[in-house]
Amino acid sequence: MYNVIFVQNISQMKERILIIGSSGQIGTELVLELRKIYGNTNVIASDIRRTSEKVMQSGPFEELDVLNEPHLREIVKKYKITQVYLLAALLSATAEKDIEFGWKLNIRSHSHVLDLAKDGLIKKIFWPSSIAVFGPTTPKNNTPQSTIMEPNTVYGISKQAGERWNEYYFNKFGVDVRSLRYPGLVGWRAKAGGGTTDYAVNIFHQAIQYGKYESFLAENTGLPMMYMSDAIRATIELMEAPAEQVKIRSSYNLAGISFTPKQIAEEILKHIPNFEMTYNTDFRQVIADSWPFSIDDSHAKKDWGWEMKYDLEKMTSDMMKNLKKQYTITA
Ligand code: AKB
Repeated sequence: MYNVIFVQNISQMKERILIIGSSGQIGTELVLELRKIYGNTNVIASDIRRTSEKVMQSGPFEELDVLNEPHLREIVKKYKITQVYLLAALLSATAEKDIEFGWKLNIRSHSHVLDLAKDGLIKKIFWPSSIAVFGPTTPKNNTPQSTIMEPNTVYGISKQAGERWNEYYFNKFGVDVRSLRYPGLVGWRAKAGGGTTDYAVNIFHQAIQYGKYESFLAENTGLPMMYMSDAIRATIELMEAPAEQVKIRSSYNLAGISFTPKQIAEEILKHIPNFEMTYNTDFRQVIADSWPFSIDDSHAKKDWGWEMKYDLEKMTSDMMKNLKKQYTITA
């Protein structure tokens, strides 16, 4: 049934972790990584829908609608959960299509989890924020940790409100909540899930399968992105940092790699020489135009030693290698 259990030290053995939203782009990878560290049975995956086979096979899974607060509490008590990673959310593009649900899901799920900690049921929370907290009036280059934030998307507004709640719960109730402002994330294990930065994942799938891609963002739209293995490592490093080193409790800037659709297409061309890129922008262009180009993550570096490993070239090679293998196996 469950695979090898590899637990690094005694304190990690005592942790019981609940991942809410384990079927998504981040959840799929994070569950597997956390199971390597904490042991398969100590990391409980949960989602409203079934998770990938690898996640289902390697440890416990619970079907959970995070808006059902009594059920969430029941699961937390059943497994004696100590940490929650809340990854369920509607991203920027999807939330614009269902404003009410986007707001409800993003805000209520967060307050349900914060209250679990306030009531003493769990000890630590990870809650993802995003570059979507920034808006058209934010400085675009090397965007500082503290700056003008006037987001103009439902998703961005919900993330900004969430950051304020994080800080409030930390200051007022001592809740150990930790957060990162993720750039767009690029990974091969799971498809992207309804964001404005999804093009940077879709492009690989289409390039390998069909040798071409039509981008919904214009060729010179630069955005901060990050390879998934860096993002997963950042998340776990932040969660494992001693509490006193986590000086920012709203959410940490994370820089990643800034590139445009044209630049990633040029990188893919090195692997697929006939690759063709065309452009046909849609409503996501306006969202992308409101976000920064590059981020200053010096606080993450200084406070808990953050260091990125994958640049555009390395990320592209790794995506190509893994996706080509995946498409050969499933062909
Ligand atoms: C999105 O595009 O909505 C997300 C994000 C940047 O948070 N990937």
